[in-house]
Amino acid sequence: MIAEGLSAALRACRHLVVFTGAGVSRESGIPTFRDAQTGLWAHYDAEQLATPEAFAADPDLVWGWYAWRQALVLGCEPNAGHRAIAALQDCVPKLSVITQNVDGLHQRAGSRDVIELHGSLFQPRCAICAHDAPSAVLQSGEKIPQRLPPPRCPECQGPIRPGVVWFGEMLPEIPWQRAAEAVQACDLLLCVGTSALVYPAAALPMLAAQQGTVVQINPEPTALDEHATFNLRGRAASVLPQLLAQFQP
Ligand code: BJW
Ligand code: ZN
Repeated sequence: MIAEGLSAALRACRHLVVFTGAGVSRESGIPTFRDAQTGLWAHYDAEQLATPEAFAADPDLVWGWYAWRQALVLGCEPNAGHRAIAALQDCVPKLSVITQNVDGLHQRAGSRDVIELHGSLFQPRCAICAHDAPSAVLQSGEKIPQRLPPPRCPECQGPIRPGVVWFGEMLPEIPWQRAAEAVQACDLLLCVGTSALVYPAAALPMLAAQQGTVVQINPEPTALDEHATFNLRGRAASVLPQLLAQFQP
């Protein structure tokens, strides 16, 4: 049940920002970042693996983890939440999709011009000279050993690394600028499936809350709860289609 005030705010919205985290892909079968890891990776902590220090200390282990995640994502499909976000493009004068996710599922659902704050699993590059290495993307269904040596760069022989943003690294400048501008210009921000713990990305919904309406969709409480205008406790794939329905006459 969508509150009357929220329904009216959605219909009046001129520039909508949808800001997403790992929860939006949970119902596609992709574990969230802070979910316990599964299978071979059950004894590893994602926060420890997603660092430049871990890659420097044990590149085969870290590359093996990312290769496993590439294969996992290639075997998953966008869900009703991703599809509802893509459909919102046709409902509001301007929509900006900003994601912390690296799985590419918004784009596969049909969202255009997605701002990726933490990079992508599918844009590996050389750790030394930054040369793009798309050939390091796996094929769906490939069997991945836990330890896998990273491919070498054709330009400088350096190790290829995942094209994601690790802890302690700066966010890519252009996506960050675009995201900050969109948030400053928007009148409503939907914050979907993020624990809102990781900065600087988590500052964006906080900033939006100081100037306009923030609607949070999450089955669990988060750091944003006390700042959001509306907290919708539920799963993205159920709640987002209900929000989309508010635009239908
Ligand atoms: C559902 C659902 C359903 C479930 N429907 N919802 C102390 C204070 C402040 C900052 C720092 C600090 N110490 C260190 C820092 C900096 C650090 C940071 O923020 N750390 C925090 C942990 C405290 N940040 C950085 O290092 C950033 N860089 C930076 O600050 O540069 C400046 C600098 C440079 C040099 C030195 C120091 C500073 C970079 C951050 C990069 C984050 N990268 C990762 C990994 C990407 C690659 C990969 O995937 O491997 O990005 S970390 C990880 O967290 C990933 C995610 O994008 C990000 C956010 O996670 P997200 O999406 O919120 O997922 P979860 O799992 O946390 O939450 C899922 C949510 O979904 C939950 O709420 C569920 O309830 C919900 N959910 N099912 C809807 N069906
Ligand atoms: Zn190189």
